[in-house]
Amino acid sequence: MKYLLAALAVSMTASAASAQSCPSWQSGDLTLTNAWSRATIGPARPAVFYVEIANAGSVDDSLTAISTPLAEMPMLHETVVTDGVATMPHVSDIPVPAGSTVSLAPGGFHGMLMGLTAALAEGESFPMTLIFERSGEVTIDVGIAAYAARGPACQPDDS
Ligand SMILES: [Cu+2]
Repeated sequence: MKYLLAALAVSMTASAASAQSCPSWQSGDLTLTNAWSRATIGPARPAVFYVEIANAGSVDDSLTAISTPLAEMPMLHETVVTDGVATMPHVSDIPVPAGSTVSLAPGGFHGMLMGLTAALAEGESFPMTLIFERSGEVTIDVGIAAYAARGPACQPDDS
């Protein structure tokens, strides 16, 4: 048993070293990390935007808009499944309550980048500005993962 645990620890260290850890950004009491998107086949299809936002403060905040030079019409969406059918209604803002972490992730809140000015290529990155009701604007760098990726290409910081 001791031997197995030691082997597991070694393999986890090895996989963590193979991918760079995801960068993070601060804006007031907010910390943003695990920002990623997916490669697109061409500019005709919309792209997605995912990120994790932690609010360490004592005041509620909310994400009211996103903006990037890569898309003419970036929107905030939420994936909702009703009677087995998934729809993506537009949301006017995404709450980031005090002391909690909100994830824009597959199956839930996400950024939808319509009107792309260029296709998104795996391994590249693009700037994204997030506008918060209280914390103002913060511009982050979004890494582009593979076409069918289910998470960021960088190593998420789960601590
Ligand atoms: Cu959407």
